[in-house]
Amino acid sequence: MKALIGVICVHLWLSISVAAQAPEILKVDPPSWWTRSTVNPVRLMIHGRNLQDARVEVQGLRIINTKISESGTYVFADVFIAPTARPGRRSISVTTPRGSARSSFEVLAPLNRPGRFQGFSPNDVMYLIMIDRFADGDPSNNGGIYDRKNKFYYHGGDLQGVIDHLPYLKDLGVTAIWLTPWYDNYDRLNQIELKEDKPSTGFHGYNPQDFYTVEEHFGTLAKLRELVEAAHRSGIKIIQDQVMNHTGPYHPWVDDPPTPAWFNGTKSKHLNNVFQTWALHDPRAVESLKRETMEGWFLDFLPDLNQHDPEVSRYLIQNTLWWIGTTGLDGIRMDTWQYVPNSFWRDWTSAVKREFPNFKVVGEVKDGDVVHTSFFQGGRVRFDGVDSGLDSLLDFPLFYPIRHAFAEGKPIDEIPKTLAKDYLYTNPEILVTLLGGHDDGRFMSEKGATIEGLKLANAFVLTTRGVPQLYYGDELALEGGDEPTTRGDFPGGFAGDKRNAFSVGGRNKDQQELIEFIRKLTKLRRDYEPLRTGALVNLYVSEQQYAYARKTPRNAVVVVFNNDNNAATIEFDVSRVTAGGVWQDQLGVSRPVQIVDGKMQVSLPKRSAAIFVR
Ligand SMILES: [Ca+2]
Ligand SMILES: [Ca+2]
Ligand SMILES: [Ca+2]
Repeated sequence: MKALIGVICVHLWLSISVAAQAPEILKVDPPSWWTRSTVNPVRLMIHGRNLQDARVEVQGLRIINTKISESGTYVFADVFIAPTARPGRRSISVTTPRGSARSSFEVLAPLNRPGRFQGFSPNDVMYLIMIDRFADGDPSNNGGIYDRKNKFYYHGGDLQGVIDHLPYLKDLGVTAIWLTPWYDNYDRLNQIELKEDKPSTGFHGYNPQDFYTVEEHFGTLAKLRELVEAAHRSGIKIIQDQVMNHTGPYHPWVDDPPTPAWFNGTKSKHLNNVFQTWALHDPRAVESLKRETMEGWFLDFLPDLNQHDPEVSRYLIQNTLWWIGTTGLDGIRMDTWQYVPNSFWRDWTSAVKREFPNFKVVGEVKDGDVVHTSFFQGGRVRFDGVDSGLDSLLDFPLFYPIRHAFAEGKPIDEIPKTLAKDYLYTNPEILVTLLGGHDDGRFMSEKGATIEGLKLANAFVLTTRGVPQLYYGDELALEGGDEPTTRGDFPGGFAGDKRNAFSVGGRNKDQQELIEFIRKLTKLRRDYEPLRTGALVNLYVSEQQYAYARKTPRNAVVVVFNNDNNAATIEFDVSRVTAGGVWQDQLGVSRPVQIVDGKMQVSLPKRSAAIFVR
């Protein structure tokens, strides 16, 4: 009996050890690619176990340059996709002397270009949606760490919820939706980043644990494709929010990096990010002065990807192209732009433009100083010898004056004084202008904010130069003074909501007037080309009054603000803009104005704006 148990034990031990040594495939990145791409071969990163000495084969496709990580958990292999390769799923196999494992890789037909990969321009009105907080279109995905009463948990919003409300957005005049990241975030409580001393979740999407999968609370890749198609049919573009600076704290790479230098530092030994961002554009700063800012772990817990590692760079570039190429989306908003080396961005933007020439990217450089933000816009080689190729930036230098003037009632002249620095940008016309976003308290929670002020801010953003961006819920004058409350649920987007503000009956009088006002502004922007593409000409500036024109060679629109708490009459020279005529205010505030001797005299009630067209 004893001997028999011994035999069974040896047998068991043998089968366990053989099983432990056989190769296994856990994941293949990217899972698919399309024919006739500018990227060929495509580099596969196969994640698995026991991959030492592996030979990789993909059915019917040629493989070269196989590289295996020392740990035997990653294989990099280049796969050629012939232009004539038939679309379809291919078997991929990894063989070692100890066995073999299979997975699959899909060859896709390239998506038709017309109506896809469109980029964005001042012809667009962008609308920022935090997916989890907009609308719950599919309660079946509300599992896991879901609790609407906890402001740091998932609330149920999803891609189906966005699809369901495309008509609402179209009616508002929106032509492009920027969605917060849809990457798969960790499926557990975040014990590393405590919020109000308690664990939080990745509902916001900025802590990816998998760059190739859609978050299960939001939907699937098929649902994302459906959203892009449905939006395009409604004349609405889709802007993806991407993160290339860091991963989430629970990404499997953190404990098992694919290359030794995949991250800057390790979980136990890394620099803490210090926000010494001014050093990034200091021509005199030595590299070590920039290192903590560039290579530190954001907030000390977000693992910092090392884009100087050629495998990291290749992985990230392919990842970006894959989301665009497989879904047909139109633009990218790039998170934490300034913490990633410009040399990487140069390679990344050129790869994006090579494959999708009309595509556009807006970078987040959160800083109120034009001297700082303008450094990061592409279109010219900087002292570091690099042109980053970045099209656009979120216009934070203009965001703060908008808040100061229109929410707090401070002097409006801070706005034209900021615009006067536009010459520092290579292209100020493509900057994305905003009065609200998901990282700042809402406009209506600023000290002194009123509906009148919010209307003025909307009138400004929708008539000045740039690409206007609205923030979900600001059209309802929602409040929320800090990060969690600025990300509140859209009323009516969720089962059991007391009122549904997606429809007229669920709005109060102020909300309905505000929505109608914004709709009027987006329509004016659509109807009058100068408001989209015209040169911005500053005509008159005083402490609380500001007048400007948007002028094309054929036409002009004149916009006048009185931000004062008293009525005001101002007179200014418009001879550079128009020869004369009678001008009508489209907002119904001012009487028609006759131009006399090249001068326009305008009387406005307190805290109001007029938009004059001829
Ligand atoms: Ca849901
Ligand atoms: Ca997840
Ligand atoms: Ca970094």
